[in-house]
Amino acid sequence: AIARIQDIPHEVEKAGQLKKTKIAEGGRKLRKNWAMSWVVLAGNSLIFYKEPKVQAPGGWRPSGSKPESSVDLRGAVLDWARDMSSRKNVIHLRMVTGNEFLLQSDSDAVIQDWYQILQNVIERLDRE
Ligand code: I3P
Repeated sequence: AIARIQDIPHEVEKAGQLKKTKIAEGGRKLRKNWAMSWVVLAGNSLIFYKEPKVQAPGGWRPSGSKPESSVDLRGAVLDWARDMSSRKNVIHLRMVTGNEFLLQSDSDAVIQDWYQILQNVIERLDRE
């Protein structure tokens, strides 16, 4: 199946490449497996794609792959993963499902942007 722009239920607020690893599933710890992911923030959802999407004028376009997974940001807890990785610039996200992720970029600016927008979305959802 091919993901199309109309399959994304909400407007894309942000998209970009980050290193990602899942570290817990339903509260159960997992072994880290860092991999590059194309991350799309749309509505309440953070959507992960394995392959980078094609950047196009006026936005982004799925390059023809289904999302690997997506998570609902409602009730999620965001913080900096200071003692959870040897890497720098690591965001820790814990979902209400007990699934936990680390997101990382070598770029300070890139990770700060993601932190800010994720914080804004989570705070907005908390107020709803
Ligand atoms: C892990 C791998 C990860 C590292 C993790 C190691 O080893 O090196 O990259 O996490 O550290 O256990 P393996 O490949 O054998 O699973 P960071 O890169 O985030 O430091 P950790 O055990 O301290 O989480």
